[in-house]
Amino acid sequence: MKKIFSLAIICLMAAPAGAVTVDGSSAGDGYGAALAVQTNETSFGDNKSELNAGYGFISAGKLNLFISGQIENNFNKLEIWIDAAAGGQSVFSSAGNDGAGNMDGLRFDTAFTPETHIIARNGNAGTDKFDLDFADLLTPAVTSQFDLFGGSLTGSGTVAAGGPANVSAIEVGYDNSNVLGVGGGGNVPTAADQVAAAAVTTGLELVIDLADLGYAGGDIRVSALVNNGGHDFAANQVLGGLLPIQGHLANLSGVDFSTINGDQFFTIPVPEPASLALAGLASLGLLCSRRRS
Ligand SMILES: [Ca+2]
Ligand SMILES: [Ca+2]
Ligand SMILES: [Ca+2]
Ligand SMILES: [Ca+2]
Repeated sequence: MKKIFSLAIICLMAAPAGAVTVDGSSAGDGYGAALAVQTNETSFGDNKSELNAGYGFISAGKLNLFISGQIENNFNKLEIWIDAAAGGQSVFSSAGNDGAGNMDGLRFDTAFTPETHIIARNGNAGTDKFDLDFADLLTPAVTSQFDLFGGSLTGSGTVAAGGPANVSAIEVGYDNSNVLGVGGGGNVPTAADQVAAAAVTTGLELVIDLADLGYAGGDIRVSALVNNGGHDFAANQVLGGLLPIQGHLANLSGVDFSTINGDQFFTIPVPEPASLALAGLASLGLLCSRRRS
C-alpha cells in the first residue's frame, strides 16, 4: 500500500505541465512568480505603453513567455530579444525588417547575446490589426505575420508554421485591458509600485518551439522594452528594469546596457532537475499509464 502511494506521488510529479491557454492572460496558466518586475513608472502613457512584469517557463519543447502590460495601439513597438543558445549578438544588428535597423548599435548586457528578435505592434491601418515579426538574427531571416487576430487589436492567433524564420507555428495571445500596474505621467516618472506591477495578469503571451530558438539546453534569457513606431525613441519600460528614476531611453543606437546598472534581461530557468530526471524515466511513465488504466 505504501509503495502504491509513493508511486502515485511520483506519477503526479512526472506529469507534464498542462498547456497554457494562449489568450493574453496569465490566469490559471501556472507561470509562477515574476522573473522581472518593472522599476519605473512608464514614461510613455499609463495603461497605454507599460511593461509590468516578465514570466516564463520551459516545458514540452516550448518556451512559454508572458509579459504583463500593454503597448499603445498607435503601432508603438514591443521589442523582445531572446538568448537561447551559445553565440549570438552582443551589439544589435537588425534582420532588416520594420525599420528595426534604427536600433543597430544597441549594446546588450555582457551576459545577454540574443539570436532572436520579436516585434509586436498594433493599431488601425484602415482596420484594427495586430502584427508580429519573428526574426532569426543569425541567418538573418524574418517571418512577418500581419493581422493575427482577424481585424482586432486583441485576441488569440498563430504565426503560421513554415515561415522564413520559423519551422513550427508560434502561438500569440494579447489582452490590452490592464488599467492598473505601474502609473505614469510623461517623462518625469517616479519609481514603480512593484506590488501593483506584479499583480497585473494581462498582456502578451507567446508559445515558441525551442528548436526555432536554436535551443540546446540551459536557461533562456529575455529582454523586452517599449519603443516608438519608428524604432528610434524608446520609453523607460525595460525588463529587467532600469534603476529608478529613469526617463526615456530615446534612440537605442547609442545605448549600452552593459554600462547601465542591473540586468536589462531576465532569466527563465531550466525545468527543475527532479522533474527532468523523473520525466526521463520512460518505464516509469509506462507504469503510471498502466496503473491509471
Ligand atoms: Ca493565458
Ligand atoms: Ca498602469
Ligand atoms: Ca546567445
Ligand atoms: Ca546592464
